[in-house]
Amino acid sequence: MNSEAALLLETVNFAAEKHRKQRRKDPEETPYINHPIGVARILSYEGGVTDIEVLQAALLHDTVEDTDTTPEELEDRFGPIVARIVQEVTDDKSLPKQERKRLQVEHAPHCSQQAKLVKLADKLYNLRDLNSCTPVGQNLSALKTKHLYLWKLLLFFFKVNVADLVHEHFKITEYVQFCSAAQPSLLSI
Ligand SMILES: [Mn+2]
Repeated sequence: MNSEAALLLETVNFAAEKHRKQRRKDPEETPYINHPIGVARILSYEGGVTDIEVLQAALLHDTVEDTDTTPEELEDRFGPIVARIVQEVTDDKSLPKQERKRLQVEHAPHCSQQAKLVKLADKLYNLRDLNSCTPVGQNLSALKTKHLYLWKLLLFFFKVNVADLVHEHFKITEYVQFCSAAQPSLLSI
């Protein structure tokens, strides 16, 4: 086995340990680790990303935000670059949700290219999830109306130009919201 494969296994094992008690919000309560693995797979399989540190950061991207993992721990285990990428995609959970979303949009254009890739794949995974099932306790049609058209555009941009996707995404957000409200037919897949 080459060293990159071993490193990826080490990373996925670490993430699995950290997320072992968590479940996704879908009705089947899918193990949480399916999400970071899926995000890393979007990058490698669909995006053609081979940067090992990006793939590691994708596997670890929710560990600081959602588990007891600290940035220092990531740096010790996986080095400063991986730790920095994860830090870039980590929200400050002490802030209210709306404020966190606002800061995500504000910070996105200034993120490193590596963090943009992880953030995008994360978003894409969640949008696909949303399209396939209703998160417990949430109104699916409201969420779908909000996200479906954006989801199509994300897929389109992801295939065309991964690097520009975050930028395009945030540029088009308001337009998408307008389209969603004005033309529900645009939302049909
Ligand atoms: Mn995530």
